Amino acid sequence: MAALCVGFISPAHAAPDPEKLYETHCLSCHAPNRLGGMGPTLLPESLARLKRADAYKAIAEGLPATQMPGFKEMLKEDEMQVLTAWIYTPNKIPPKWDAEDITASHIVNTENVGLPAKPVFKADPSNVTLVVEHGDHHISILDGDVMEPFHRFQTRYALHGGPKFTPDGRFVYWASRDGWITKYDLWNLKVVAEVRAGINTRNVAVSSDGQYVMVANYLPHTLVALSGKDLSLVKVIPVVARNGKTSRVSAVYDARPRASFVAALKDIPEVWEIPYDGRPVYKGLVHDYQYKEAIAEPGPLPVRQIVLDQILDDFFFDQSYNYLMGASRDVPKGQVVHMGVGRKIADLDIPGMPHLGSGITWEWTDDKGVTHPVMASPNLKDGHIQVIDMKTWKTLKVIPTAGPGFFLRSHEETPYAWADVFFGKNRDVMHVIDKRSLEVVADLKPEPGKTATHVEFDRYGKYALVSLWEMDGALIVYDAKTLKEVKRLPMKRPVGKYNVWNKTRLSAGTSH
Ligand code: DHE
Repeated sequence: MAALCVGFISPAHAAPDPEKLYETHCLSCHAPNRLGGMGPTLLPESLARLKRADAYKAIAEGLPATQMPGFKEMLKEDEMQVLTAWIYTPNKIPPKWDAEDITASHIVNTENVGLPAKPVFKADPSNVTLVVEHGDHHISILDGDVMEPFHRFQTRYALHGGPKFTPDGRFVYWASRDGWITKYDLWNLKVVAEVRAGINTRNVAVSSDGQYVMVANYLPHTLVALSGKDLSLVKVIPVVARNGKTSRVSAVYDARPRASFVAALKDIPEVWEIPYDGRPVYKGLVHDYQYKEAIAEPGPLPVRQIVLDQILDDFFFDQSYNYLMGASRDVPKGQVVHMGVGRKIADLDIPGMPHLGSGITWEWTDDKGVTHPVMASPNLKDGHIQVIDMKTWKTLKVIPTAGPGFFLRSHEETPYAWADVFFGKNRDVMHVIDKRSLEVVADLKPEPGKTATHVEFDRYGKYALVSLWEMDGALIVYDAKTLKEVKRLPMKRPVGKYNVWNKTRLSAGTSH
């Protein structure tokens, strides 16, 4: 009898089949092929930032303040283990998200279209600030004069990048990491339209005429142009280098003075500029002198491919948008590109992993009374802030910090720049740097042991808002002059904050 049982595995001991488990328990929310639906995308590209232990915990215990239930009563431990391992493996069917998928996902809330052009609230609409709360995927809206929230609503799962406003501050657009783009009417407090433009998305940019919204995707390798009016699809732009290699898009920005979008590419040594004012771009054009023999790219939103020697996947512009200061996360050497001529004009000595996307500029006066435009950026790897003279492109000063940081912020009306220490044991410290002496003049510690991050100011630079990046966190309002705490507003893991005036006026102290 015993011999008969050799090689027989009873169903009770068979290895659990993750695909079957997914179909039974996960598919209804996370969609076929793990592309994400009501629940987030469960592909390795989308889970890169989530530790496996945390993914297992989410499956077992669920996620508070979301619709994700815990499965530990329903599934055995080994079932949850294989399911966890499986979602980190590539899909058998390569994920696709093309024009048809984008169009099929488009939602217009017709009842919210054409509402009166008058705010439904009493707060000054130019001094309103949005706060993204990561903890439970909400946005809170603050009255910037009195620093009180007056509205709060649920967003798509995991927003990333800065929300971008139309120049009048009425409409605002944002992206979720799973590719959902939202258009929100800030004066009527209503979602106007939504569309899923990608599977793994980085951020959005809005053209200064409000006509287009451009979406940067990691997956698929595309830029997606949408109508600023209702988010309908205008154009999918496949990101393919001159040598045929495709690339993820790290981010896209609106270069307002140039009337163009500029995209940072992760995998190819090119910077793409996409004019939106109808001016032509010439195929194969590398240098200006080739204009005459070149053929204009057909259609709207043509692409100008600026070819470089090195990948620049993180960058920053001067206030005129004539100069792009870029670096790659993998090559610790930066360069300055002149956007007009489309080539490198200087090297930047920036070691570590500069976070140029979070850089700021200001006018700095030396001992002789000479004014220099300077830019400064935090560093994701080393504990310092680097200040660069934008006339000579040389490092003016390296300001040591208590650890690597994520964000640096200031305002025209304050002499200080605020720098977080996002990583390491000092993540509870917020440095206050004097923009004149280039020295740290105060270390704030809003809550010992808790991460303090990302600063935004009100319109007048009177208050500095700091995020206490914890599930039971807070938005801490400081008096920007005395550096004293004014109040604390409880919030769920607040991260970025965006003041309408500072963003629409392209304040030098913040990202645009
Ligand atoms: Fe961000 C903006 C890249 C991780 C919060 N982040 C940006 C921008 C880029 C970027 C290129 C500028 C987009 C824009 O202006 O619209 N971020 C990256 C990364 O490459 C990185 C290191 C890793 C990743 O996988 O994305 C990264 N970012 C994070 C976080 O872990 C943060 C703290 C929490 C989160 O959202 O996941 C985070 N990033 C932010 C915020 C902004 C941002 C709040 C907007 C800042 C602003 O003031 O405009």
